[in-house]
Parts: sequence; structure tokens; C-alpha cells
Amino acid sequence: MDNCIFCKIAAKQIPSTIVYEDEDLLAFKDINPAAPVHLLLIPKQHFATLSDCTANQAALLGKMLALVPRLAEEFGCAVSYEADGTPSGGYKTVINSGPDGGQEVYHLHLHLVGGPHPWRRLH
Ligand code: DGP
Repeated sequence: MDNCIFCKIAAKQIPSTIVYEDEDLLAFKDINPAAPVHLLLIPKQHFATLSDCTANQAALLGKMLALVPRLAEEFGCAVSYEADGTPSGGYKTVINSGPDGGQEVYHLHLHLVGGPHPWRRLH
């Protein structure tokens, strides 16, 4: 899409700190991080919002979600468990959709936010 900043990032027309890439997905660091770890996961194909996806995108969306724990592990914020089963660590995943959802960039993206608190709110 012309004039889509995340399409331009996916096309390497503007710089970003890319942390993962395959034929369908890109993950890069948020330019204005709300927490020590703040990654954005996008499909390379342009969908303006989650509401522009259908069941046809189920596999793509599943692949994007399945990438989250892998990147959380790599960036040191995966959920882990004490010997007694108590969970520790962790992260937040957020997809802002539309103006009421606080979306600012209209190319579907998933925020992966983690690391030690405090974190800034994501809208
Ligand atoms: P949202 O409100 O969900 O649309 O969040 C958009 C996020 O995108 C926001 O946290 C800042 C980030 N962002 C905006 N422009 C750029 C950019 O040019 N590069 C990078 N890396 N992140 C950007």
C-alpha cells in the first residue's frame, strides 16, 4: 500500500530494527517503546485493521500469534514457572483496532510488550 509506513518498513524502504522475518511476517522494535521489550509483529501483506481480516487469514493470524512466545523467549520475557508451579515473567500482547481501539498506524500489528515494570500504557 502506498503511504503505509509499515509496508515501507516491510519493503525495507525505511529503516527499522528487524528482529524476525519470514515470507509472511516481520517483527521489529517499536520506535517509541512503552516497556523494556516492545516489539511489533506485522503480516507483510497489508490489512488496515484486524477487522479487515476474515477466516481466510486464520492461518496467517495463527502464525503471527504463535511467533509471540518464541520472541518473548528470545527477548527474555517468556512466562516461566517456579518449582512449585508459580508463574513468573510474562508479557502483554495488544492489537489496537480502529480509532476507539487507539490504533494509530493502519497496518495490522500486534504489540509484544514485556520486561521489568513500570510500563507506559498502550492507549
Ligand atoms: P498503534 O497505536 O497500535 O497503532 O501503535 C503504533 C505503534 O507504531 C506505536 O507504538 C509507535 C510505532 N511506530 C510508529 N511509527 C513507527 C516507525 O516508523 N517505526 C517503528 N519502528 N515503529 C513505529
